[in-house]
Parts: sequence; structure tokens; C-alpha cells
Amino acid sequence: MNAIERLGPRLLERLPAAVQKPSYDRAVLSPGMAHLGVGAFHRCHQAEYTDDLLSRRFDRWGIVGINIRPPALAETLGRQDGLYTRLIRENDDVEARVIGSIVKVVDSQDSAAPALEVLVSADIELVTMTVTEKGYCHVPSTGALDLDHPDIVHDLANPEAPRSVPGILTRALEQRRATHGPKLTLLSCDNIPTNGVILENVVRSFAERRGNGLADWIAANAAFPSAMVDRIAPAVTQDDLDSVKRRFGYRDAAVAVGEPFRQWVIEKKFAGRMPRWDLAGATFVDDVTPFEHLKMRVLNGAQTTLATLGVLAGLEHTSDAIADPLLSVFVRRMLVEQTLPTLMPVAGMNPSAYVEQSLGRLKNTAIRHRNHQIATDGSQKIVQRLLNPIRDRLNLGASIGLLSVPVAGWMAYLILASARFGKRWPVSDPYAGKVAAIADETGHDARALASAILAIDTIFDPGLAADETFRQAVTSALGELLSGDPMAAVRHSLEQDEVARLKRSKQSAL
Ligand code: CS2
Repeated sequence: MNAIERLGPRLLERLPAAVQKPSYDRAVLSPGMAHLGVGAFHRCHQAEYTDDLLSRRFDRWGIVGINIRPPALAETLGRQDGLYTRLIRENDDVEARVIGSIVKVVDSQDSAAPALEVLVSADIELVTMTVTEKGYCHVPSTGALDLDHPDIVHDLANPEAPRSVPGILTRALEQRRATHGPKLTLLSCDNIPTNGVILENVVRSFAERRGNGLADWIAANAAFPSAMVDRIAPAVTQDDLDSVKRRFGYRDAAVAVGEPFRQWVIEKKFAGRMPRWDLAGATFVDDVTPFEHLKMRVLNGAQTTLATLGVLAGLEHTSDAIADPLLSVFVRRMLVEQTLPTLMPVAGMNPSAYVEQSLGRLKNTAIRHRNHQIATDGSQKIVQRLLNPIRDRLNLGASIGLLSVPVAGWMAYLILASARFGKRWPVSDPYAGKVAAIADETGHDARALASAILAIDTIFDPGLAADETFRQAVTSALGELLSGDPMAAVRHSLEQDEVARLKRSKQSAL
């Protein structure tokens, strides 16, 4: 017998005082938007913003949460009527709140039918998504729909039974056209630059192949705003679930944990009504580009750097990596000297202060963000986080020595997971197999390894891959990262950068 009660509507009235709860009446909240990908991030970000919005201005904006990939939602959020505890943690502080904005959850892992039923419903005016970078099935280096992607090949052959995000969304739009459904806004909340443009591209390309005027109908009846989203919300652990039981005395299988900081900048380009998330602190703008460059190059760039180099240095979490004196100096110097000059001016934000704030966030020891989690799918992340600023700097003739180290770090992370290098850790990345095959075939020659990996043109655009400065910087860092003293790459890049800096300042003094 388990006497500990599970979170659910009946418990709402009896929650401990330390746990905040929705101030609006959930019984009359009806669904207006669907969200694909109900993971920790969604529960800590959009669902919380929506919960804030509903308490400020109640409206028909309940969320239907859909998962088309594991984990299943029915046994967790489903059994709790969509309710869950959102913990905000900063070092020793914890703030707990039950979020009520998710009104229903739908599992659609085995077939797209349950998802399509929701997406086609006329109640749904907005579809938002966090499906990870690779969910868009685009080619990272170009943004185009990857027509060789197995799920896209499958979906073009079986459009009624799609598996991929572009296939499912296109099918939903096709059915909405057939049922004269209202216009639809599709809002990506993933960390890809111009995520709205990428989403629109993949849906349009897919629809063009379906023919029958569908792509034109979509152009006239759907909108794809871009958005910059931000809050660090790592994968939830058993310890997080247990902590709610311990502290507050109830069971919750859908706890989400995040840091205090959050930000959401959304392009003002909706096909119909816009949820007034601005009342909850989000910002609507005409162009999100400067905001997403800032966020992806600084915060995410630092995370990827600390994650891959952190794993190589034997460190478990982001907070462990940034506590390492060498990595901490490295990441600050890389951001301040090489990343910051590539940023566009951002209204109302001071980039240097943003760097310091970001580094401060990464030091939060209560956020147990595993380096391996951030290193997951690195092939889908390095373009926007590292390669784009590198390209911008090369165009200006500026140095790229520091930014090249985490690029080599990503390579080393996958190389060391290959059989030939002793399968040092399990990895998850769509390009893991390809890099492992290169490593198995090539062995320890850093130049040959770097050269073969740089030739993957779906990640490295050929112009960048051919640049000698970049090739040399990556090759020399890779050689050291694969040696018995991986942090030599970090030390040497800092030393070389210092020498170059002194040389520059001498020249300018002349
Ligand atoms: C992280 C992000 O795993 C990752 O790729 O870098 O999830 C990051 O925590 C968020 O973008 C923060 O907003």
C-alpha cells in the first residue's frame, strides 16, 4: 500500500503552502494550442509562461501536449490531469509551483493518428513545438529539407501515415484545408537560428512534393514565426522526483526543474490570435535574429564548449566544468574576445553584461545539467553555436583560435566513442556512426581525421571547410584533445591567443 497521494486536481486544494498553484479555474480552461514535444524544457518554459498568462488574463489557451517520440505521457502527466510541479533551483534555494496550463496529453508514438486528430481540430489555433534540432529533418549546413532522411523518404511514400515532424505537420495542414479549418500559426521553440524559416522551409518543401496546390494553400493560411527561447532545464532525474515527495509529501511523476532565468522573444507574425505572453514577460518583436545570435552564440556556445571539453576533462556537469579554473578562463576569453564582436546590436541588451550573466547561470550548482546531455546531437548544434561565429570572424580576417577548440572538442567527443578509440562513452548524435566509421578507418592521424570530418558538407559548408586557418586550428586542437593530456589544447590555444594579442597591440602602438 502506498499512502502518499499523487498530484492531481483533488490534491490542488490541499497543497502545502510552500507550493504555489494556479489562480484560475482549470475546470473551465479549454484547449487553444497544441504542443509537440512535452519535455522538461516545455514544462519549464512555455507551459509556465502560459500559466502566468492565464492567471493574468484568462483566455481559451489551454495546451494539449503531444509526444510523437518517447517518453509516453499517459502514465505521468496523463494520470495527473496535466498537472506537475515546476521547481526553480538556484544553489540552495528552491521555489515550487504547480503548473495548470496543460489540459490534456496525447501519446502518438506508435502512429500519427492521435496527434493528427488534435492538430486538425478547429479549436487549435496555434501549434508550438520543441522537437529538438534534429526533429526538423533539415540539413544543418543549409537549412533545406533533408530528402535522404529515412523518415522523410518514408513520409513522402506514405503521407497518410507520417512519422516525421514535417510529414505530420504537412498532413495536418492538408487535412485542415480539406475541412476548411481556420488559419494556423506554427511556432518553433527549438534552438535553431531562424527556426520559423527552417520550419516553413521543411513544411513547404514537403508540401511541394505532395503537389495539388498544398504549398500555396499553406503559404496563404499558415504563419511560421521565429522565436528565441531560453531557460536551462536539464533532463529530470529520479532524485528530482524524490525531492518533491520528501519536501512536500506528495508524488509527482512529471516534475520539471529549471533555473530562475527565463526569456522568450517571439516574432510578431501570427496567422490568427496571439496569446498575450507579453503579459507574462515574453517580448514580441519584428526580428528575432539579433536575440537568437546572442543566445545561441553566447549561452549555448558556452554550454557546448563546457560540455565537450568537460567530458574530455572527466567532468560530469556544466557547473563542474565552469568551476575548473582553466575551462572557466577559456570560455570567458572565447566569448568576450571572439564571440562578442560577431554579434549584432540587440535592443535593450548589453552584450558584455549578457556574457557575465550567462556564465553566472552556468555556475548554478543546483542545476545538474550533464555534459553528456548537452553534447548529445552536437552535429545539430555546432553550426549555430560555433561555426557561424567562426565564419563571421574569418570574413573579417579576425582570429578564430579559441572558437576552433570546441569544434575539435565535438569531433574528439565522437571519435573517442568509436571502437578504434576504445568506446570511451555512449553517444547519441545522428552523425555518430559516420564519425565512428571515419575514426575506425583513419586511426590516430589528427590531420586525416579532421580532414575527413570537415568534408561532411551537411555540417561544414564547403567554403568554411576549405579555409586553411580554420583547418589548421581544428587539426592542431584535435591532435591535442586526442592525446593523453586533452587540456593541453585549451592551454595552448590560450597561449597562442595571448601571443597574437600582444603582437596586435604592439602593431597598433607603432
Ligand atoms: C542545451 C540547451 O542541451 C542543450 O543543447 O544547450 O538545452 C540549453 O540549456 C537551452 O537552450 C537553454 O535555454
